[in-house]
Amino acid sequence: MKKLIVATSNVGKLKEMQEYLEEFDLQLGLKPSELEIEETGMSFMENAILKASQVSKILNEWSIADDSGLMVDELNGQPGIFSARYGKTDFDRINRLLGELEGKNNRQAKFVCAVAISNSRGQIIIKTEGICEGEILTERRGESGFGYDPIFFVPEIKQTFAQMSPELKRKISHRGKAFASLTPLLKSLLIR
Ligand code: ITT
Repeated sequence: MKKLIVATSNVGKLKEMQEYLEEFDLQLGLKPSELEIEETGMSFMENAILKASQVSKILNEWSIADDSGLMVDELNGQPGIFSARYGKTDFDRINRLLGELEGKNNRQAKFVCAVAISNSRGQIIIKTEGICEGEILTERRGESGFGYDPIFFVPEIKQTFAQMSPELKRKISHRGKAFASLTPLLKSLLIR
């Protein structure tokens, strides 16, 4: 494998994924924007596998996909795999979530990230998952990042994802943990 397609349409995710993959001697390619894979899976991992394998089969290239989202305790784990479909824009999605949690004391939540790498025939070669625990604030805090970052507060750091430097978020986030498990596997695959 020399070339790897980063199979996402989410610009925030794409940036973070490219940064995790920087250390590898790989030519990273972008998924054509018109190529959208329907997320019919019932879990983050099922959807990550679906996106990676479909994109690989269609383009005949290795690819990496990420499926992620926010599971909120008070909402029985919602929006979960529906996090991207929770509203039209990041602004709407955050407003909807804040509305659902208005007046609620239990603000516990976790971000989950599943990552899958597929070979050019659509076979899954690597899959990993990462979780980051936190709390949903009552209002936005911070300007960095993307998606739900401004309302996701990590108590140990005393900051939201949107207040953290990109380096710190990369280290402690759900995606950071998924890539921490993925990196050694990808290394050994590339030296084989
Ligand atoms: P692709 O499927 O094309 O990768 P997507 O945005 O549809 O892009 P998902 O289905 O995995 O991706 O949905 C993830 C949702 O969770 C989406 O709304 C993201 O903005 C949000 N999300 C995921 N990781 C996040 C992070 O690190 N910070 C903030 N929001 C995040």
